[in-house]
Amino acid sequence: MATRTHQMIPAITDDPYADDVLADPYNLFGRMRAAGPAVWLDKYQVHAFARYAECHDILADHRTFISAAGVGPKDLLKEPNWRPQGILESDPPRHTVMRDAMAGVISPKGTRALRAGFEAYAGQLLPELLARGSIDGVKDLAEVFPLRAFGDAVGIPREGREENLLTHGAMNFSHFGPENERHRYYFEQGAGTPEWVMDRTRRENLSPGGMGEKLWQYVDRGELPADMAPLVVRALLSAGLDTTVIGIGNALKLFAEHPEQWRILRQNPRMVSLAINEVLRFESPFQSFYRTTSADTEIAGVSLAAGSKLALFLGSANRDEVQFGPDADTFRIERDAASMIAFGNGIHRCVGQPITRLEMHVVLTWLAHHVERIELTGEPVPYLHNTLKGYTSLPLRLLPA
Ligand code: OVM
Repeated sequence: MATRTHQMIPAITDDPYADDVLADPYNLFGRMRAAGPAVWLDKYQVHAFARYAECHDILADHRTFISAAGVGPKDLLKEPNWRPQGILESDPPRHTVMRDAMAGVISPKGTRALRAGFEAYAGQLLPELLARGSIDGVKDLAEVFPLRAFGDAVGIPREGREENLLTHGAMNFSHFGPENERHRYYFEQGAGTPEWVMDRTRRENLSPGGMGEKLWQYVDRGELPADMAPLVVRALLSAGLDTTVIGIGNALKLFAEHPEQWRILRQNPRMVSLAINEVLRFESPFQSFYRTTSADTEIAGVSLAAGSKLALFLGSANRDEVQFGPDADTFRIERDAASMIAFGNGIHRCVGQPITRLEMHVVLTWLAHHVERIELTGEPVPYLHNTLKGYTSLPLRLLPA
């Protein structure tokens, strides 16, 4: 059990993982940021950081704030993990080997090569959806696009993706938060999916030319130990789907709710890259991670004993007025949101971000050229999840340009 090392740290009695907070966390986030640079989460007996500066700086210092003890509340140096630890839950030098292989495969060149395939698929899927007019933005688009485009890019067979990958993601991302009811629910739903995913990481099950097979080639060249290859392919399949699905879904919801922002984008579709940053800043698909102190340390005047767990609320950091100005709670695609930390920061900063950006870019660019207006035809259904923030359903009407 962690101890509150400094009696002056303001205590927060709210539960950041309660249903109503997950659906709309920004009021609590604002109160956490206002309370001080660090707060004490009473319910979980853990230090938490909700301001931009501390989240940014803690992530930048991977020696003091380590990942090998897990990036959820559980200390994996003291308790066993539910799965073998991969790139996310490791520190250098183990992390570096896996990171280098992934960065090599997801290079600018490797990513450019994916564009044509993504565009071809968008050119097939999106006109059908536009012709239909009324769609579920999540079920019919945000889920469908990455499952096909990204799944093909990794090089796994098409069968079974839909049933396994999103339930696996919901389960896996749950354990970066507390072991609550919701965590148990997603673990039950996801039973069997880790085995399905691990089976797809085997070399003989990955198609030639795909990112998965390219990762295995690092083993041939002696640049990656063979036992790490399944783990890096697993990281693609764990981290790459839900996050992108939610990113696309959140973009559709925000543009439906802010038609004036859609108009601005339509007038200048080259702004798509800026708009992606703003979508990810404003509604960060991945909301929170933990780090663990490797030694006694101090941050923002708060002393932390070695082995302390720290909760970092990235979704709050991205709404910090000090970093993004007094209108940080306004969705405005013309702002400079490039410093947002939805992808994290430091050595663990999302290695797959060129791919997710490309997927979002291809979808939003097509829509900006062909869709005059995106209208909500019903209430968006929030996705209640410990660490992911998105929607499970988004009834939409697409009006052709
Ligand atoms: C994982 C994983 C790896 C990288 C990132 C991530 C953003 C998860 O293997 O579970 O979440």
